[in-house]
Parts: sequence; structure tokens; C-alpha cells
Amino acid sequence: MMIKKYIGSTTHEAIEKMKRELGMDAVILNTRTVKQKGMFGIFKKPLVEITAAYEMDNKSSNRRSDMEDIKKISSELADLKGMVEKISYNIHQKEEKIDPNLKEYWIKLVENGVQDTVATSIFSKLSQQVDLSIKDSISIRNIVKRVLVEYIGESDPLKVKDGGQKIVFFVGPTGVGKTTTLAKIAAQMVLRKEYDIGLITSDTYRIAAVEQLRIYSEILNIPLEVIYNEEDMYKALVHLKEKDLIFVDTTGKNHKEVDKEDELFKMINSIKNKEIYLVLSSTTDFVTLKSILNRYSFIDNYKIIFTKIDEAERLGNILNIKYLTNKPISYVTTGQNVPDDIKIMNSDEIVGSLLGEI
Ligand SMILES: Nc1nc2c(ncn2[C@@H]2O[C@H](COP(=O)(O)OP(=O)(O)OP(=O)(O)O)[C@@H](O)[C@H]2O)c(=O)[nH]1
Ligand SMILES: [Mg+2]
Repeated sequence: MMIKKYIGSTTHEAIEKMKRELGMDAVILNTRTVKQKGMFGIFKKPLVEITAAYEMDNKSSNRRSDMEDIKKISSELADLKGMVEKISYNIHQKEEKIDPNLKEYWIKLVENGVQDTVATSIFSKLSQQVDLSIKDSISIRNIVKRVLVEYIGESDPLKVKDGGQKIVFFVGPTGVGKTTTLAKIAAQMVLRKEYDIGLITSDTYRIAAVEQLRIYSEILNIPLEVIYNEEDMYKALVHLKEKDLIFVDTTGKNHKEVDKEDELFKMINSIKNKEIYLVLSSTTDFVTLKSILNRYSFIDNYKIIFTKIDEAERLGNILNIKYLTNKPISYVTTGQNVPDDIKIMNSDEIVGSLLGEI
């Protein structure tokens, strides 16, 4: 702290001088009157002297801005506290409505990313239908598992009727793993010599996309047709007419730009004996997934593949999305390796993970 004195003919004048030099942060320690110097000083009006204390290097203004920051942070903390209390109050209220026998399962599901509305709806129905109060805890656990497995449903993976042909489209958002997943399924079928397979790619948006599939077609020794428009598609189908399965890779699309009038969807629509896989990443949040599903809702018959479950923290979205769409979830993919990192969706395993058993 530094000390400085100011003299003025009035207190006001002395303070003004001090403020001009030291700003608003100086503190007045003392005020006193002093006689003017000189021979006739004795006859003159006395002057006012103030003693001011101040901090060097604007420390005091820093301190003030620190104080402001602290005030801001504590008001934000208070807001956050309010929000957390509101959320936990809401969750608590929602929990309250759950049959006490099911509460621990409800909490597990919600902790694992199942929407609380979905968990509540499933368990409300269950407790309306079954008197759980007369069941022991092991039976309740088994009932809950059976019910959840039923909600997740059958995987309904790819099959071809003897002598038939299927044209299988992989559509979905950018970068979710459409091409890799197509390659995994194709490679496994080639390795098992199960079906005779051909590939088509309409993803000519990037040269690298065609090359990616060309590499797989060469390794697997299966033909690849590159198509640029709808007419090319019909030509490619002639070239591949003897194949049991024709896999079609498509360009990843920002779901906000998906339009059913796109040439791709018109072409898909014109094809018979098809299966459409909507490929979704397990790492996408629920709100975005919901919006993707809305955008693709004009396709009536699709199945779902969930990719990248190895990267997801929680698998709740599998149940959320099944509940929302009631479409089969056929495959889950578990890593980048072709062809190994893919499994037919196993509802027992998913439920085990949702209940924290795996
Ligand atoms: N961790 C993990 N990565 C995966 C999985 N499946 C695919 N990937 C990776 O995701 C990235 C994108 O895969 P692609 O198959 O090219 O995705 P895409 O949907 O065809 O992409 P676009 O054609 O660009 O829309 C690659 O690095 C893949 O190796 C998976 O199950 N787990
Ligand atoms: Mg691709």
C-alpha cells in the first residue's frame, strides 16, 4: 500500500485531485487543515490536506474484478444447484410413480441411457399386468429381463430364400460405418461360402469412397459395379443377375438434407426384393437419432444396424430407438476390423448390459 497527500483550498478540491491521479480506488486515511506557508500565511484561509492510501499496479482494481468474477461464479453455481435440484426432484417424482419392486431396474435403465419416459412406460405396463408383490426378487429380475428382451425384439438378420435374390441397401448419416459394415457382412458370407455376392456403389461423391469398396471387392474376389444414376442401376442389376445377394453402398447424408425426392430414394423405391439397412452410430445422442429417424420415416420397411458399440458409453439408445420405431435391430458392430467386428444383435446381451450385468 502507498500513501500520498493532496492539498486543496477545500476538502472537495483535494479529493478531486486525488481521484484524478489515483482513480476511485484510493482510500482517504486522514483529513486535516494546514496553514499556508509564507509571511502572510497566517492571515490566509487554511488549506485542506488529505492523506490517501492506494495500491500499486492496479491491484485494487484487479481485486475488484476478482470479486466480480467470484460473485458471477457463485450466482452461476446457485443457478446450477437449482437446476440439479429440479432435475433430481423431477427424477425422484418420476421414480415415485414406479412400482417399488421395479425401482432398482428403472434406475439402472435410466443410468444406462434409456429415456425415463421409455423406462416408465415399459414398467407401468408391466405392473398393470403382473402382480409383482407376490413374487420373490429372483423371479422379478427374470420377469424384467424377459420383458426387456421382448421389447428389444428379434434381430431378423439377412437371409435369402432358396433360389431367390435380395438387393440390400445401406443408407444413413455420414461416417457411421455404412461401407465398413457392408464389407463385414459381405466378407463373412463370402468366407462361409453361403451366398454368391455382388457389390454396387452409388457413392461416387468421393473418389476415396469407390476405392474403399473396390479394395474389398478385390480381396473378396466379388464383382463391383459403380453407378452414377438410376439407369446405371438397372444395367448393374443385369450384370449381377445371377447373384443371391447384391449389396448397395450409398453416400452418407446429413440427415437434415435427406429428401424422399432424391434420385437415390426414388431408385430404392423402384426395386423389389430389397432390404434397407439404416445404419446408425451408437455414439449419436438420442435427440439427434430421433431427428434422423424422422427424416428417414418415409421409408416404411427398414431394419437398423447400430455401429460403434465399442465406442459408446451406454447402450440405452438401442432400447429407445426400438421403442420409437419398432423396426428390427439386426446387427451391432463392435470395432473397425473387417470382417470380425460385427454381431447379429443379441437381445439377452443388450438387456444384460442395460441392467449392468455385463
Ligand atoms: N470403433 C468403431 N469404428 C468403426 C466401426 N464401424 C466403422 N468404424 C469406423 O468408422 C469410420 C467410418 O466408416 P465408413 O464405413 O467409411 O463409414 P460410412 O458410413 O461409409 O462413411 P461415409 O460413406 O463417408 O458416409 C472408419 O474409420 C471405420 O473404421 C465400429 O463398429 N467401431
Ligand atoms: Mg461409405
